[in-house]
Amino acid sequence: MTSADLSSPRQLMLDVSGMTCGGCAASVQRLLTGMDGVADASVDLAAKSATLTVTKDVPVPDMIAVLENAGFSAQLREE
Ligand SMILES: [Cu+2]
Repeated sequence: MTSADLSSPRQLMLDVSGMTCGGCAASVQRLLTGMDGVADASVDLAAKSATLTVTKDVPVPDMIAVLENAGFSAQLREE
């Protein structure tokens, strides 16, 4: 599957639940940054959130599915 390139990088935030330690946060970060089109991800364990920088129009359900497959749950945080 290919996603369209964005004209400029965009940031979005996911609420992530199921993280209990720094290892979980590192896993979430690794899963997200491993996705095509995700340039950067910073995970905040205390805030249960992940802030992503995307350079492609990565479908949010795909991101959520990747995390759910690893035992976490996530949803897009609407501004
Ligand atoms: Cu953990």
